[in-house]
Amino acid sequence: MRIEKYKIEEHNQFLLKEHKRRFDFIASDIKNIEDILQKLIEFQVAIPSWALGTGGTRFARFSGGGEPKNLEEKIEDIGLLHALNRSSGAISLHIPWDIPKNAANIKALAAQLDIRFDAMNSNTFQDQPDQKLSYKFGSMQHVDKAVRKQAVEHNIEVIKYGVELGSESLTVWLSDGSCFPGQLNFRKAFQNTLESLQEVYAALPDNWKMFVEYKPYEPNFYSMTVGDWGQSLLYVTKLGIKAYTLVDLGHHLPNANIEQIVALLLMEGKLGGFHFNDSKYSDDDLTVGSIKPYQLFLIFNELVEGMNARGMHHATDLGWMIDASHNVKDPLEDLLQSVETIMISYAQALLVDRKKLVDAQNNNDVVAAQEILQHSFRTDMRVLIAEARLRAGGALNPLIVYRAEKVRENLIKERGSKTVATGL
Ligand code: RM4
Ligand code: MN
Ligand code: MN
Repeated sequence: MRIEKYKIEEHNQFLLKEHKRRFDFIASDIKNIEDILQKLIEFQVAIPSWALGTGGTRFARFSGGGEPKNLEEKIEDIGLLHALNRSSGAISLHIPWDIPKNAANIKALAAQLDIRFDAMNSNTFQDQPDQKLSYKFGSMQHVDKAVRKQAVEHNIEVIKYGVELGSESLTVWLSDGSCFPGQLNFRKAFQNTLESLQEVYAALPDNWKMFVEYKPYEPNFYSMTVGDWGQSLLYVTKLGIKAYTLVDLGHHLPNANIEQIVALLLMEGKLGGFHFNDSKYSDDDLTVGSIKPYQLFLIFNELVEGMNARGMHHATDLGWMIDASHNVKDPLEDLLQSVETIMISYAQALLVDRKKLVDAQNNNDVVAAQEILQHSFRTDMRVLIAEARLRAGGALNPLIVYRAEKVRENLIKERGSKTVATGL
């Protein structure tokens, strides 16, 4: 299914008067509004190929119907999102869930829909039917060199698929670790993992980046071999300039100060990318900003401050990806909400009066510092996001159009109610 441009314009016409009234009201208050709008238009968030179907837990999975059956349909789904919000112009692929069987065709389809290929993801946390050796006791950390070699070769294959599609980065998330004390020699596990990562790193094309993602627990519950940002930073520092740490918001122990982690990784030039989601307890993969919107804002505040300090381009110098799982919502609606929330937090961070904040910090004026941040956080930026979308050719209100055009109903009609998308 595709949504024609004139349909979006029709909907916009209907909402335009009210939008203009609200926009003019806020515009007079914001000094750098044109700059903010330009940055919002440029900012793109990659959609994960594994989150376009219904997610599940280890207890059950309740499909919503009309799920994409193959990579082409996944790209079409992202095309729908991008047509509506003009901020989802990228896809992050997971291999082997989404092997591009005909790269040229896939590339052409994506180009038609104005979608590029963001980070490629490898998978050595599951065994595949045709796989020789098992990852039950880890992949890159494994005591058996042959298993490590298999994991390395898989990652190199993922890079090859990425090269065919025009991707420029590889994300490695390892489930390696141990479930019980004594199971593993921590030092040897680290060294094996480092050596394996080095072999993959050696196969990276010059213009590629490698992201090493950390996670404190699950599926291993006693230790994880890339368990936190310190461990990831150790690996990427040893690997070299093309290696960076990737922060997945759900991959922290409760109450971790993620914004501080982000600030320090950026300071070291070692922050590579993001996986957006939210969590109440652990790696819940809930909609970003649905539980802790203030934390998300504080993270963006550090991102903007830190990227500016290093002269980085906000939209392109870091990898921005969603990594969520939709168990009870329509995945496409959830993704529209996710992108909107990310844009809002980014816009709020752009609004922060940096000069005043520095003054407050230098004067130890704690109250003023809090006021400055909370002023931005409490400013309703939704109308700015809508204006940026409008200027970029998207919908003033993507969710309204999605529902009015009966997208899910149409997808169910096209694809059936029993299709199952590969992924989580
Ligand atoms: C992991 C991690 C990875 C993702 C897999 C599916 O928990 O977040 O980024 O690729 O899930
Ligand atoms: Mn992740
Ligand atoms: Mn995760």
